[in-house]
Amino acid sequence: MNASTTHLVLVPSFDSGPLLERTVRELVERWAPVWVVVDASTDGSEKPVETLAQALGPQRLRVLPRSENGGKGAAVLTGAHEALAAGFTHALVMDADHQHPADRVADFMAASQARPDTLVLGLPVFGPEAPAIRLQGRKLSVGLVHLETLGRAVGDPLFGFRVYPLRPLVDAMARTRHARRYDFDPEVAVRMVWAGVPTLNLPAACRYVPRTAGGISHFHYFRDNVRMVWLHSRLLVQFVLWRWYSAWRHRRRRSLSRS
Ligand SMILES: Nc1nc2c(ncn2[C@@H]2O[C@H](COP(=O)(O)OP(=O)(O)O)[C@@H](O)[C@H]2O)c(=O)[nH]1
Ligand SMILES: [Mg+2]
Repeated sequence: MNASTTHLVLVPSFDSGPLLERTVRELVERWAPVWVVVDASTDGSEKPVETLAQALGPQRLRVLPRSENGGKGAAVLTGAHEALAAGFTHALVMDADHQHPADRVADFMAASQARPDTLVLGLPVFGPEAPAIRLQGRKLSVGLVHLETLGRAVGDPLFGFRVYPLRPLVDAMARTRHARRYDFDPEVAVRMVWAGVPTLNLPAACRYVPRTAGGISHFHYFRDNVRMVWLHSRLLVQFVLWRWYSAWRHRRRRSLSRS
């Protein structure tokens, strides 16, 4: 098990069911510390994790409760502020529902430790079980983000397995009152690229756990797709009005550094 005083694992959770405990147990075997932000869950899924945290101690596992549900982005922000206050500089954020690969944590952390200014992004490798409708919907988001950032700095804007440098993350979130729910993953990635944060895309498996095995999603097809349309409308307007210049400048810097 690796332990760090700069890099922690941050897991936002809302009503994740038994998969939360399973996810956390895999994580604590591999990394310390692991922090779980419980976003006012109502299903009691945090209870076994709290018991485990008492057994392991705060150096290995902490549970941070939020009194009101604010969404994935809001929960990550709560954890990010707390982590900065405790002296951490980076957080690997991953989902609570066993979709993301705990066995890639050490590699992603090592990549971030080697380039601390960089946003290390997971590039999802889907299995045959991934629902076609989610894969199709993804293509549109990927295309729009490539346009908004003038390139492929963000390989997949929806995959939440990432190591964030915390200060630029908090700064990006301070620039918008959005990005608190499912709009978090694409919006912060675009804003961090606009701010000149370098990116690195590394492959990582993304599982879809069947419902019969406890698989759970709070993605609401209509509500959250409307949120995505609104997100890209906002980003595209900003891009056309003024962000195109910083996107172009950072793209130029990236291509110069490659040549
Ligand atoms: N904190 C918080 N996390 C949420 C909320 N909704 C979803 N999440 C977390 O965000 C991650 C992805 O959510 P999920 O519903 O699995 O979305 P999907 O994987 O895109 O279907 C999981 O770790 C959830 O626990 C919420 O309201 N608050
Ligand atoms: Mg999920």
